[in-house]
Amino acid sequence: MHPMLNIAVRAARKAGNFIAKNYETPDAVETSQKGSNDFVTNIDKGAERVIIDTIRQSYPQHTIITEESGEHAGTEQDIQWVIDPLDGTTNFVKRLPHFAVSIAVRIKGRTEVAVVYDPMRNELFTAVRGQGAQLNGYRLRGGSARDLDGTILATGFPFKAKQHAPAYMNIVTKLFTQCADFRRTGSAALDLAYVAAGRVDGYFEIGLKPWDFAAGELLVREAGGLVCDFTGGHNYMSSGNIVAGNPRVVKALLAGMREELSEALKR
Ligand code: 2AM
Ligand code: CA
Ligand code: CA
Ligand code: CA
Repeated sequence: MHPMLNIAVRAARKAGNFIAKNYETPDAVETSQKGSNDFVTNIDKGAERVIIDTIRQSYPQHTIITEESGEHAGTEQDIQWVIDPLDGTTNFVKRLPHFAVSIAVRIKGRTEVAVVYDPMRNELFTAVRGQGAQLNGYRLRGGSARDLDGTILATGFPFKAKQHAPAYMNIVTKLFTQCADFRRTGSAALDLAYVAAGRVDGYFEIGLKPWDFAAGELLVREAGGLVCDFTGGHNYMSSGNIVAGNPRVVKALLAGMREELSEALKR
């Protein structure tokens, strides 16, 4: 096994077990507000600590970037761990058992290793660049849809950037007439993992952060899928506007979205 995948899996399992244990003891969960409609708990921070400590034991020189505590610079800037310790905090707080730990390793800006771990279902999604994507050790192949007909699409509402709501709703209206149905799960990392697993056929969302999609992006690619921005380009690294699915589904999604995009979403 890739040595960094080994450490990423160890960190994700330790953090996932910590989250699952605390899911059983709601009184131990302390929630505070980061912004409007945006919460963080002591469990997000505790899981992050577990992950950082695990990585630091093996790779003290690497740089670590996390949602809750930002950048932990190492002497090695070319190797960056991009981490969301708990993706789906709103679900966790509401006691809706759908959330995950997301860990990616980027070397010179290219993602080499990805882990998304769902501790409630004990599902471990992994990928190494060029070596495919797996779920609990079994090879993943994304969905085989040829167009949007009959597809299930995952998405996330722009819960923070509500100025995008009108354009977003226009996109949903347009695509809804072409697909079978939508799912809105509340965890971007699991949405992307589910695209990789073919559990949903396509996915799009506005304004993700790097830690939301760093691991999921590699899972999708290694399962034979594509990830791009709303115009088919590569601006999603900065815009966080993401479309994912098999190449034919992505093409159909982009075609459906095209006329509904506001200027701000054309990147
Ligand atoms: P988080 O739980 O790590 O903050 C993109 O949709 C990301 O935003 C999700 O993966 C999730 O990451 C967060 N998110 C999704 N829906 C949300 C909501 N309604 N309120 C706050 N955060 C949300
Ligand atoms: Ca958050
Ligand atoms: Ca997240
Ligand atoms: Ca998070």
